[in-house]
Amino acid sequence: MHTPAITGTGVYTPEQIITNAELVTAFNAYADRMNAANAEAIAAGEVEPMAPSSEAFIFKASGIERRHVMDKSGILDPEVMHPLLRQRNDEEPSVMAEMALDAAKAALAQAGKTAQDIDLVICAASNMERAYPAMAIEIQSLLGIEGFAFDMNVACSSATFGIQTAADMVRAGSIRAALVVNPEICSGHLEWRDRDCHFIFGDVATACVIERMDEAKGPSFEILSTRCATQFSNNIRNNNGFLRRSRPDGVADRRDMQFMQNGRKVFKEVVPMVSQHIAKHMGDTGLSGGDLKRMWLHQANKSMNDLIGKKVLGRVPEPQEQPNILQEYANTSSAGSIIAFAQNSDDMAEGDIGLICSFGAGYSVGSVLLRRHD
Ligand code: CO8
Repeated sequence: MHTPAITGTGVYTPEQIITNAELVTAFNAYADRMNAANAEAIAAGEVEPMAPSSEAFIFKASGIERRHVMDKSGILDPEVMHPLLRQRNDEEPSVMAEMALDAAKAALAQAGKTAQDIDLVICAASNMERAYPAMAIEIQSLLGIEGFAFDMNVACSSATFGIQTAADMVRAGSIRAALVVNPEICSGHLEWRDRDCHFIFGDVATACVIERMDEAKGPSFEILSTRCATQFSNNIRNNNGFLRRSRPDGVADRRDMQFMQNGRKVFKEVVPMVSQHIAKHMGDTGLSGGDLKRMWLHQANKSMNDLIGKKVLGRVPEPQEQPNILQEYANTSSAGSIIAFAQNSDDMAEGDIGLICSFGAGYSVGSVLLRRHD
């Protein structure tokens, strides 16, 4: 058996930023247009007018201040309200592959590794831009990696489930090193015309190198233990898929083919599920909240993270103990906890213990306990 470790991380951050102010202006312009178009039906009481969105609500309810996206022009155009991405032919790198490459190269560089050192690529993300060939195999090919690759989708928990999968293979000896990449183009499957959720997501890609700890070329995070859990819920759902053309009621733009959630229920049900999951995972590993130097939690909602952090530590965490990045990136699905980890772990000291924990649709929860080695 070998000891697995995370030895490199990378984050690709799209250059374009949408502030809450820009987002609300675009949404409200869209709502005004719809209300004008439906004026008669609204006056007759047949259609509810669209209510405006507000910056103050978004910040208070979520903690989000801005988000990075691959294309803001379409999202902010009241006549479009979705990203406009250049259509590519099949010989060009696909959007997700291009996003993943950037993060993957940064992770490899930090680990001091090259493509020749990697045996496996897992593309773990909330949605794949096509059914097949696997995104992971395209990324493997673009990086010049031999071995094998596959896709995984566990929504917001994709990265932690991917880390467990790779760590188990390293431990068993079936691979020496893996690259787990999380290209999240959330802007493509968010309904920007729905004020309940139009502020929630952003785009990003993250990557981790996972390999035998004794082959690390620099500081590493030993993977002490991982744990995945799922429990079926319809409270976060996206019904898009290849069966759309078989639907008798049309195919073009049904609301349930984008991200749908009952946010309040998710909040109420997921906070206890995650707090108990972490407590049990740590207890079974012989650890308690007091042993944790840092928690890199999933980045969906600041209040959710504050509650979970308090339950796990038994006190209000100091900001550096539980860093949030959602104010800058919004929810980036599976990549959120990995951004928090990548950007807030360099200062950890030899022997410090930390926890990555993701949670989301499924429901799914994934936790990874790490120990720093210099
Ligand atoms: N502006 C102003 N008012 C608003 C707005 C808005 N934009 N939106 C809603 N309101 C109003 C509502 O209509 C409501 O009014 P009323 O009280 O009159 O009915 C009031 O504000 C309160 O609304 P909510 O109850 O919805 O507000 P909450 O305080 O519950 O906050 C949140 C909403 C922020 C969504 C919160 O519930 C939350 O964060 N919940 C948890 C969500 C979560 O963690 N989800 C995980 C999803 S991510 C995941 O698993 C990955 C999925 C795959 C990725 C998909 C990529 C697109």
